[in-house]
Amino acid sequence: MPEHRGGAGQPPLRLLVATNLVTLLCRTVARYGSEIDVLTPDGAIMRVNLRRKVDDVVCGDMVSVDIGERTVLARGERRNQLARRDGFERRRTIAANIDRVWVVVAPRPEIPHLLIDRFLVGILNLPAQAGLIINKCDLIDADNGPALEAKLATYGHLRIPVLRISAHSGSGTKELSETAAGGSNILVGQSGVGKSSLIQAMLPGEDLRVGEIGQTGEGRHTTTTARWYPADHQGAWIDSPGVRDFTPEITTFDELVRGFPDLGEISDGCRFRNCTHRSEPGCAVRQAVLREMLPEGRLDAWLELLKNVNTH
Ligand SMILES: Nc1nc2c(ncn2[C@@H]2O[C@H](COP(=O)(O)OP(=O)(O)OP(=O)(O)O)[C@@H](O)[C@H]2O)c(=O)[nH]1
Ligand SMILES: [Mg+2]
Ligand SMILES: [Zn+2]
Repeated sequence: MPEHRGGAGQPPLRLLVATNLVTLLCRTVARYGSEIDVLTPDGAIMRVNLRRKVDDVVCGDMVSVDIGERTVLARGERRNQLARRDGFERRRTIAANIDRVWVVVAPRPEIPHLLIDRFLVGILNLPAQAGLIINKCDLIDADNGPALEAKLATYGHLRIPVLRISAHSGSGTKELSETAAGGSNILVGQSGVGKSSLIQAMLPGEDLRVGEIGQTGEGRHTTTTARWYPADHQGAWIDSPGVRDFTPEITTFDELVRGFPDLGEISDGCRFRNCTHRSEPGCAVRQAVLREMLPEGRLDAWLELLKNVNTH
């Protein structure tokens, strides 16, 4: 390549700076206010600034970064995004570009009513693959075991992986790494169920903060921001802060249907198309519950979430 020199009276350095805008396509690892940590293509973590015109950036987003200025120039298009409504009806985007969402539960803390069903509706509408992890299997005993198994049976007929794991003993972690291989996997759930502990078990080279559990069995919200951890074969684990509840961002009947594939299959037998399974005559879904072919909990969850969508 011919060497460029500055023209008469022009300092060569200026030309060098002007042509030397180095931009790199990076993965957003985590967001901290108006700054983000990015993963550069050669595997380094770098803290860079967001500007107001490119402000909508979350964990998992691809961004082009001006390395000299350490600022984000643009954000890549998102494949999908996991968002929830907060207590003030504001949208909170948790992470983007997700292949699988694992809902993590444990014998302690207790699983809140409908939390799993609500997550499933959100996940299936991303769309992304869904999975259920029962962590802390080392704590299952004759006291808490039957209730937990009954709860899990509610989801046994959905064609999603249900994995029993102990981040502490390592039992079940091999199956998790096989099922999760090659994609981006986010762990979601209540505080204290062991999301960070599981990622630590999957990635021993990383150093994640793990929290204590209070007397009540509740976590202490140790993880405060979602974080992307690269894994083998282009895969990734995403840790996320614990939530008390999850409200999926759905408004239409079709979205609700997508969130309940098990009811959808049965509802082909309902007398009315678009049957809401509330009280219509000839409802195959309510029949299936009576015949114990569909767990009652799934119909309860459907009816609860139906209140939030427009059925006209
Ligand atoms: N007995 C047992 N305890 C576990 C297991 N996994 C995690 N824990 C404990 O559960 C507590 C909470 O673990 P974390 O990994 O911080 O939980 P988290 O889901 O990341 O919580 P937040 O970051 O607050 O959302 C810690 O005291 C862990 O040691 C497990 O498999 N068995
Ligand atoms: Mg955590
Ligand atoms: Zn019906």
